[in-house]
Amino acid sequence: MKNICELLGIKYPIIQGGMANIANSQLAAAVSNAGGLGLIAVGGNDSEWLRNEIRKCRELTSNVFGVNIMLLSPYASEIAKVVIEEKIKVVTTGAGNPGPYLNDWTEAGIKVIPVIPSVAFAKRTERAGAVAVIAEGTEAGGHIGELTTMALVPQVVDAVRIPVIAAGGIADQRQVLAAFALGAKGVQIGTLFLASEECPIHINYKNKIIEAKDTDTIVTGRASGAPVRVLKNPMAREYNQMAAGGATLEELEKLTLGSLRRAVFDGDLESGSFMAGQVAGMIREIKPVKVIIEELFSGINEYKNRLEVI
Ligand code: TUI
Repeated sequence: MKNICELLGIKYPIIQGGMANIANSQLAAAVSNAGGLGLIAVGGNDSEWLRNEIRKCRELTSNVFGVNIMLLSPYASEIAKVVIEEKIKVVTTGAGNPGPYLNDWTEAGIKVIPVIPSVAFAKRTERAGAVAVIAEGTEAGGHIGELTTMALVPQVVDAVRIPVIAAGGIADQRQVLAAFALGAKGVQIGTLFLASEECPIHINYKNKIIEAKDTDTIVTGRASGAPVRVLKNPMAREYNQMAAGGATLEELEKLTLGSLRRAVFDGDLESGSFMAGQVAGMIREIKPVKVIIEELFSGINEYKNRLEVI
């Protein structure tokens, strides 16, 4: 089996998390230039936005980068065509089933790596032609599944033959090593990149990450079937109070409409949704992407050799 670095043409076995409305060409190029796989996350944007970001990313890096497609997007099917036309090399998907697009993508030579929340879904996407899967635990930020990274990753590793990339709850060397100990061949990092110099979010968002403690994330939308992990704030509390009080889906959607954009672009501390993973509590500084990636891997094999179990 090829390792992830050979498979994707990167230096370090690290993939940037999707991060809708956040991961544009600037962040993607920074990650790819630093030796990881950067991704432009289309989120709810349209195909014109994506074409423009791909063009900018090509100006900013000559290294490989990919596109992350959020499958709940109303534009998903047109975006699916654009990645083929633009000769994108790697596509990751989230928040749904990439099945309808997988044949066309693999025929076009695109390496497809779906984010999966369960063993059954991992097996299904492997059969359909995925080259690897990202097993994302519920520690992650944004839209999440039920299982933890610790429980999910080894079960997926045992169930599929393609490489497994671990995601959710990874922000330092100990967690990278733990992911590899569970059988992962790479890691996906999201929250840690929010606190990077190149991440194009409002300074209030970065400061909220830096100031967060371990228990400062909360899951909204569990009852409505779309659980999303965010940093605690008045918006998140109001959402859960309304949901507990029996608010309809429509009322809840009205409350959250545009809330991620309010966090990302306006830094609106009251009514923004600041998506972040549980590792926010261990992030203390804003650093360049290159430093973040090098710190995750430098000397990691010596660190591994120092582990003493019995
Ligand atoms: O997709 C993510 N994280 C995201 S997407 C996003 S934008 C958004 N905002 C509000 C509500 C919904 C989306 C913010 N964060 N991570 C990957 C991920 N994929 N997590 C869970 C899943 C998933 C869930 C169910 C993947 C497949 C799936 O299967 C559905 C099916 O068809 O069986």
